[in-house]
Amino acid sequence: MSAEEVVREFGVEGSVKISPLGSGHIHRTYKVEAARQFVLQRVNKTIFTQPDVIASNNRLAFQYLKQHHPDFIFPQALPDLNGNDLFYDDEGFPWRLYPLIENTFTIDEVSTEQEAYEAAKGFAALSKNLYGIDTQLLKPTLDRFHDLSWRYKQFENALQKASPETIQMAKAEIEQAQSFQPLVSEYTQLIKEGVLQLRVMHNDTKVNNILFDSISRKAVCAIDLDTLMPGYFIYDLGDMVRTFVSPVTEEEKDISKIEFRKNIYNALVQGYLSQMGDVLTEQEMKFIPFAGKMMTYIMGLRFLADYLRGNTYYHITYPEQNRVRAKNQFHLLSLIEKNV
Ligand code: GN1
Ligand code: MG
Repeated sequence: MSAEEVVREFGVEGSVKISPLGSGHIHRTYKVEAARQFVLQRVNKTIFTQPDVIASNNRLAFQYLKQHHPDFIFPQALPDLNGNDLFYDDEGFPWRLYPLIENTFTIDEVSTEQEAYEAAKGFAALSKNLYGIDTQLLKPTLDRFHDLSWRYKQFENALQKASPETIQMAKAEIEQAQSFQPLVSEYTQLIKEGVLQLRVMHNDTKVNNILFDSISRKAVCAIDLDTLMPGYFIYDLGDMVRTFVSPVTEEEKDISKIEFRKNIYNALVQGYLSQMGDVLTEQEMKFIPFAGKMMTYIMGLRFLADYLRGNTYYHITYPEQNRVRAKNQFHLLSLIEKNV
C-alpha cells in the first residue's frame, strides 16, 4: 500500500505531499504535508515482531502523563479511522501517524554544553515523570535489548558461524571486542546484586531522538518511543554518553576524529541529574561512570555481530559499514575508559 493510501486511513483529506524524513536505521519515516503536518511511519515488523506491545506501552505512558503531568509533551500516535493506534496494511505492515511538532529541529552531533545539558534533561524528564507508573504494566518490545551478557553471547554465536574471510576482515575488531569482555562480568554482577531499580526508560537515547525548540533551543520532547519499556537508568544515561561526548557520530570512518569531551560529559550528567537526581538512589548513583562504558560496548558488539552475520539488522549503504561502526565504537569505548 502506498504511503498516501495509508494516510487516508487516518482520515487525512485533501491534497498531500509525502517526503522521506530522518536518519533512523530501522523504520521508514515520512513527512506528510496536508492541511496539517504529520509524521508517518511504517514500522519494521521483522525487528519489532510485536508492534502492538509498542502501541500499548506508549498509550499507557501517554495516559499516565496526561493524568499526572498534563503539560508534559509526549508524542502520542493518532488513531486511525477505526480508533486504532496502528494501521495494518494489506502486507501486514503496521503504520502510525503522529502530529508533526512544528518549530523544532534535531541534531546528529552535540556541539555545545547547553545542547548536552538540554537533551539529557529532556530524556531524564520522561523517566522522571513516568516514575510512579506501575512498571510491570509496560512490556518489553524487544527482549533482553540491553542485556550485555546476552549481546556478548550473540556476538560469540555470530563469530562461530561467520566465514573465515569475514573473520579475517574483522580480525582487529574481533580482538577489540574480546578485550573489553571484563565489562560483561561487571554488568552481570551489578544486575545480580539488584542495586539498580527497574524503571520506565526510553532505551534509545541517541541525541537525534530529542526535539529542540527552534527559538529557545531547549528540549521539547523525546521521540522514537519504540523501546519505551522497563530498564535501568544506565541504559539511557549510557547511550547519551555514547552519542554526545564525541564531536563525530558512530558513522565516522576516521577514528582520529573521535574524542571524549569532558565538558560535554559533565554537562550531560548534570542535565540528567537535574531531573533524575531526586529519583535515583545513592547506590545507583555510584554506577554513573559505568553507564557510558556498557552502552558503547553493547553497540560495538551489536554492529560487529551484524557484520559477522552478513548485515541483516542495521541498514547499510556500503559493505563494511557495520565493521566500521564497531571499530568506531570500540575506539570511543577506550577513550571513555581512560576518562571516566
Ligand atoms: C537503532 O531507531 P534507531 O535507528 O535510531 C537501534 C538502537 C541503536 C541505534 C544505533 C530498535 O536505533 O538500539 O542504538 O540504531 N534501535 C533498535 O544507531 O535496534
Ligand atoms: Mg531514531
